[in-house]
Amino acid sequence: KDAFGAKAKDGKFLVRSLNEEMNTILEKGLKNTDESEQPSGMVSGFFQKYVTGGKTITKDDMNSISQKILNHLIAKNITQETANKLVAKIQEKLVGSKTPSFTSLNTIFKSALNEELTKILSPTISVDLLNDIKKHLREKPGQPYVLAVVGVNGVGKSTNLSKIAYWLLQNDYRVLITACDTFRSGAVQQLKVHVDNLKLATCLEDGEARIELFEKGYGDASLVTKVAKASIEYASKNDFQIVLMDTAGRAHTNDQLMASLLAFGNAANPNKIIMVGEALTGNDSVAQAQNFNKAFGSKRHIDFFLVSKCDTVDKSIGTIVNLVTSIGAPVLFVGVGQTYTDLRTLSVDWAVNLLM
Ligand SMILES: Nc1nc2c(ncn2[C@@H]2O[C@H](COP(=O)(O)OP(=O)(O)OP(=O)(O)O)[C@@H](O)[C@H]2O)c(=O)[nH]1
Ligand SMILES: [Mg+2]
Repeated sequence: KDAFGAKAKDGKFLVRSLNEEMNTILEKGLKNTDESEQPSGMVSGFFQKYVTGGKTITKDDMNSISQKILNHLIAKNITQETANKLVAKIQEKLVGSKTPSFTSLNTIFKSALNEELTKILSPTISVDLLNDIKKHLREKPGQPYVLAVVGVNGVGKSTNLSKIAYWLLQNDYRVLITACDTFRSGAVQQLKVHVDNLKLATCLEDGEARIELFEKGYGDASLVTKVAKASIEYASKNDFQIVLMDTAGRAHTNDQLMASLLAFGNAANPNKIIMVGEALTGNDSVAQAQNFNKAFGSKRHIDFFLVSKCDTVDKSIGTIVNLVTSIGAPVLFVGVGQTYTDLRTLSVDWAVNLLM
């Protein structure tokens, strides 16, 4: 649990950020990879010579380095389109500028790329969910804070929703989990197993189970909206401050299943919608994010990403960049394994270093 996080002075249990610890997880993978793909090896061979300061960077200088950078970014799982945009931005910034003394073009390009990636991954809206929850509960007493988790099949929605529940339990909230996946056989039972595990954990830790499952079995989309509404009512009456809604996995290309998200969003009226995307997804991640974002209509959108299975991608974490650039939502958490403590916040520096 120590790796998971710790209580801050103000009593908040904060999830640790994914950092050095992850490098240990990835080390094994790094050993097996081609030297040319090492983080420091990105543009080796190009412009290694130091140039004296004051040289104006030309488009030709840039063109010869750009393809290499593009290939590098694509190898990291960043889509061609996103990579093109990134390189174009850097070109625009650098062409015509003067080189500082004792700095190679290689270094200049790398630092511009580092800056651009940092800008992309740094959240422009607050990812302080605990603060948002506190504010809501203060302003609307008796009304639970509702989080909904969506995404394509098998990406880790139910597992990571359970990790979020565990984190909220560490923050002393009473948590109701709603089984809005009324489609896939076994989905409700699977969620029950998670809730039973979490009940046991909180009972062992502080002698009181502060988590329950709300479910009405299986049925079609009309049952989903009923369950969502009824669980909010139940939470209000039974003093649950948080409602976490698990939803069915759906292909972002299945119009019928995607359309039912609109009714779900209207019924559940979640405070935040979290889309779970797999770190492995690569190219498809952009369309996934765009389609899920669109599905909620013009009044609601995906608020945060949770990028799951980061422990399985070696250092090709470009999917994170694809997701964030696709709809501009920030990464709330990253999943790094299958147990309840395998949740981290994203360290932007760490992610950028891995992409370099
Ligand atoms: N290695 C690893 N495995 C994960 C992570 N998150 C989830 N998983 C695994 O991914 C598999 C699918 O997880 P679920 O939570 O059932 O996925 P889901 O999105 O709810 O699936 P559906 O409801 O069928 O759409 C399980 O075996 C999880 O243990 C993660 O961060 N790392
Ligand atoms: Mg599930």
